Amino acid sequence: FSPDDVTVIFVLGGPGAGKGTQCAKLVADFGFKHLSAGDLLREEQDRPGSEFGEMIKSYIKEGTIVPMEVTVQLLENAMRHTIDTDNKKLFLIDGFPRKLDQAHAFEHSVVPSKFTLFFDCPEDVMQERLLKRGETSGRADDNMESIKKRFRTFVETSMPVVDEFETQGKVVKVSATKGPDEVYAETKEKLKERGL
Ligand code: UP5
Ligand code: MG
Repeated sequence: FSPDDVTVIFVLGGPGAGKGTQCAKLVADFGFKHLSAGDLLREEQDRPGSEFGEMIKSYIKEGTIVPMEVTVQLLENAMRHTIDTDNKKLFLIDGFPRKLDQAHAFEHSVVPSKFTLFFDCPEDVMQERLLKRGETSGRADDNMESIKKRFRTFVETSMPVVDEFETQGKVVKVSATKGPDEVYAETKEKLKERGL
């Protein structure tokens, strides 16, 4: 894809920071197409006949990062499908890239991102949100053991991506500790500053 034609904003933040919640609000106001890498992986995991199902399941449970070939391909397919069917070219890519190799591969072979929206949230707050959600979500990784592993992966593997984009001046940071509407007010403000 050409960056003149297709706009990609990455949405990052720890597990439970509120990426999905804020993306839903942004879709309503700005007309983005929201693509969650985690949702695409869970769909692929459940797709009958998928050769990757079992592999994805174990990575998600362990809170580790699925090999990038799989995730980049799912995202690229979803982007292509969106462009072909609803002619939308403004994408929020949620929960990706969470490892440097994915970031480099996507920016090089799919399209460079415009910037990354980063939701900054302390672990104790994220943990409380995830445990609460775990009471009803049915997500295989919303339990204490998986949550701890997800936090470790986020700090060790995903924060280096945010740090690298930061050195390129491509991070818009929002504090995600307050309630959804307050977080959204700050998000909207900062996106407008960036010309959206
Ligand atoms: N909530 C949200 N905002 C709130 C607020 N401001 N105040 C109070 N409560 C708030 O929110 C989480 C919960 O908190 C909800 O109950 C919500 O109501 C409440 P949500 O918006 O879902 O947060 P989000 O940041 O999207 O949390 P999520 O659990 O989706 O984050 P993860 O990053 O852990 O999950 P994801 O689906 O992106 O990835 C799952 C796994 O997939 C990864 O661990 C990894 O194994 C795999 N993966 C890859 O391998 N590669 C990838 O590229 C992507 C994922
Ligand atoms: Mg999410």
